[in-house]
Amino acid sequence: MESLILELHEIEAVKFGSFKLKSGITSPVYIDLRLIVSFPSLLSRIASFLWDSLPPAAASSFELVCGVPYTALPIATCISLSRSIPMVMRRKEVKEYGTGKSIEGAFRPGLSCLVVEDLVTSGSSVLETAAPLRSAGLLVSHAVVLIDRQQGGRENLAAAGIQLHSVLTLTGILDTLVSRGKVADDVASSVRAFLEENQAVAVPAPAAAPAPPTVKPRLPYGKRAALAKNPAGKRLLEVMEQKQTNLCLAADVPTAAELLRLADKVGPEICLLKTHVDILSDFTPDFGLQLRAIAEKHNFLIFEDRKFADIGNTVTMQYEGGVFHILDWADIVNAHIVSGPGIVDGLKLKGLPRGRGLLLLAEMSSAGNLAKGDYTSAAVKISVEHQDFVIGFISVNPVAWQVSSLEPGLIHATPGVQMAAGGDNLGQQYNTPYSAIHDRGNDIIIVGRGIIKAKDPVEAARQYRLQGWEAYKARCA
Ligand code: 5BU
Repeated sequence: MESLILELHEIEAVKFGSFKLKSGITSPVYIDLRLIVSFPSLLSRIASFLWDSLPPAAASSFELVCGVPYTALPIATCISLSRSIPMVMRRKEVKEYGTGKSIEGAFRPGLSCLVVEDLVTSGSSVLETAAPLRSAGLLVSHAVVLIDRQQGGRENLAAAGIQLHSVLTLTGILDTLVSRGKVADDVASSVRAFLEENQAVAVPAPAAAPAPPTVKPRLPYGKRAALAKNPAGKRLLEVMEQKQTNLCLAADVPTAAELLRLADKVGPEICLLKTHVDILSDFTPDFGLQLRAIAEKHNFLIFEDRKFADIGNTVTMQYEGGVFHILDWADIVNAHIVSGPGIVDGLKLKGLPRGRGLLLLAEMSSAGNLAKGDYTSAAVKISVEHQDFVIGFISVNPVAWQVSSLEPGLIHATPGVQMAAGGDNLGQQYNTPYSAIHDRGNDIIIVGRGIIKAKDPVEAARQYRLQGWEAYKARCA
């Protein structure tokens, strides 16, 4: 410990003079631990000291570590690497575009997270990191710090339910430096007097009104069903409420026979089954009837992911005719709006009299796609104007949209969902069910390979349903 203190003094991480602190007070001692990144062996020793200062029972309970940005990030990284504990990161500035997340990393709610900090004065920085971790559902009850300035941080954190563990205290550092002749007695006296007078630095009040939560609570599906203006949208929301599922199976299998088998097995878990009818090698005209019988048996709706994109007149024919006669069996289809609102008018002409509904592609899940910004806003505008037929959107991160799409009757269905975030090697990008529903504000998770490729697709579907439902419950009004 003594050699650690001497080394910190040596690299001028501990300085004496007159310094203004974050809390606003002027201090005769200043500690700048940003320097430690330039001294790797010191950095790794600091990380070990931090870990060793934790009571063993607490240490064995952490499932995640999170450093307070920025100085403690490398310390947390060292702990994560040496102890094999996954790390999450808190963003200081939450992006207004993209994911809009404040916590980065893969995690599920309910995990216990250790907050790592370099220096604590009032404890406000630890609290600023603990708050978004807690709102993401993580449990934060311990923080570990290299230096406790003994100015009220421990007490302020305890009041917020966080136990502080520290390696060094400012008086301990001072005593060592005085005993080794590194600090003159008069300097030491002024530091002690300062500490005596500033034992309780209050956590500063937030400068502005607190930022609104990223996810506004939403009405339950059942209440929204009453507000939906399209019969297929209304039924979908009712089914979700009745069956307690917001899971859509993307039934991307190569044959109709396999699809029908899968639909019958997974049917009880889903509210919606999504097809790509043009990939079925054994399609026959009775496919639609057979699938509809299974949908009725298990009370789910059918969504043909046709992604119409042409002018209004052409899509009427593609919807109704050809080989597949989609209009006859699909409750819901979807469309790009690249050709303008005429595509909605065209599909509506055929679909509305049959009680069908339309999802507009406001966003896509694949990397580098162009459905963003003004394109997304245009999709929202068109939907709101055609709520008799448009039931909602294919979306990825609707909480970050520039225009509000939160008309209670409109549904947000999101593809690109698997149990772990990531992607495939052809540009697909995955979010977890919790992130898709709770953090990003979607209503339905669309899952394909996560279920189809699982050893036991029925059990996998059950797991997705449970996770999707739990995330929905957590964000319900
Ligand atoms: P996956 O196996 O869960 O990656 O399948 C996703 C399904 O959703 C697949 O049928 C795609 O065609 C579909 N999809 C998508 O992945 N991304 C999109 O933006 C849209 C549809 Br729209």
